[in-house]
Amino acid sequence: MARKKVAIVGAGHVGAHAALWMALKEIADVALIDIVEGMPAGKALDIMEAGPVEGFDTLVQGSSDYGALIGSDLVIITAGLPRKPGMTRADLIDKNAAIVRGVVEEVVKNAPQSILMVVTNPLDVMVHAAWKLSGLPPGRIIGMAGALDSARLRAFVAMELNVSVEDVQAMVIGGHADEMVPLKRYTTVSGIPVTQLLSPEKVERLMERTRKAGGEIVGLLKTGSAFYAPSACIAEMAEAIIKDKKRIIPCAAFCKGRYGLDGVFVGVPVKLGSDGVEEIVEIELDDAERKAFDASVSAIKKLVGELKF
Ligand code: TXD
Repeated sequence: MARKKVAIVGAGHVGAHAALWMALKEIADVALIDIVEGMPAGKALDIMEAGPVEGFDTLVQGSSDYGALIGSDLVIITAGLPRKPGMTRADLIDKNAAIVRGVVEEVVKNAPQSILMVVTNPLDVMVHAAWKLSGLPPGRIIGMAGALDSARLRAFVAMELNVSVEDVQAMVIGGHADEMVPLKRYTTVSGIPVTQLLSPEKVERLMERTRKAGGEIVGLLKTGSAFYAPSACIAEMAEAIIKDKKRIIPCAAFCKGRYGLDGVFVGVPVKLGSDGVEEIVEIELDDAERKAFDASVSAIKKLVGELKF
């Protein structure tokens, strides 16, 4: 069977680490692309040279030529500026929209058959931009954020309870911003709702830490934003798509007639497989959850309105 191919555009912190995770897990061959000459080829070669030590045969190639997109089953966009302390994700909108625009034009030209995963911030707006600019069916376009926000909440619950992360499940929906909606009723430890294991105050503290988790890391790093967990989540989603695993993962997906929405990309649970978004799973939301979700959707729509195309 021919190997599958994933292209990652943007060989910075997030893109290069995503390539490393994908190589380690032998998910697919990887083309790492960046506008900086030489750097993606250098990082790709460095990863290849870890192959004999870790025992992976994944082919990782780096290039500054968009022709490397040809034949990709999945294209992941991690090109763009990250946040610095004091910035919100929304502050990145103009510069990153211009970058995403240029990349999407190349994707349409070189890999029109691919699934497109957007990672660049502000996430929900960039996914929308990629959809508008590409003309691809919305189910083939997906944003990575809910996987990360949920992984962060899972880590915080495991640390608080001193239990294995393997037993902790969580669900964060809404936009990838401080208005995201961590769902405590859908956060469990081996099926036990976290609300039965921790006081309401402790649960609320973990939810609040999750909403601010990206900023917590930006504040510590000072020179950029998180990349280890984001890149691990990219690899998780890429594996679900490439191996057609039908995993249920919260992702930014196009909701029209789902969740009562009229055509907006927002984080919701999605069944991920080789066709991309194979299903949007509608979960029950109580009044408070629905109110928070609606507020998050409004914040996304306001930002989408700022796009200049
Ligand atoms: O959950 C999420 N969605 C996110 C999003 C989690 C973490 C980071 N998130 C966002 O990803 C972040 O806010 C940024 O917008 C992107 C990339 O973050 P990263 O930390 O990897 O930024 P770097 O290290 O600065 O890398 C960006 C790379 C850099 O090498 C540039 O040269 C390249 O992008 N770049 C381009 N590559 C190709 N083509 C074009 N046009 C281009 N412009 C910049």
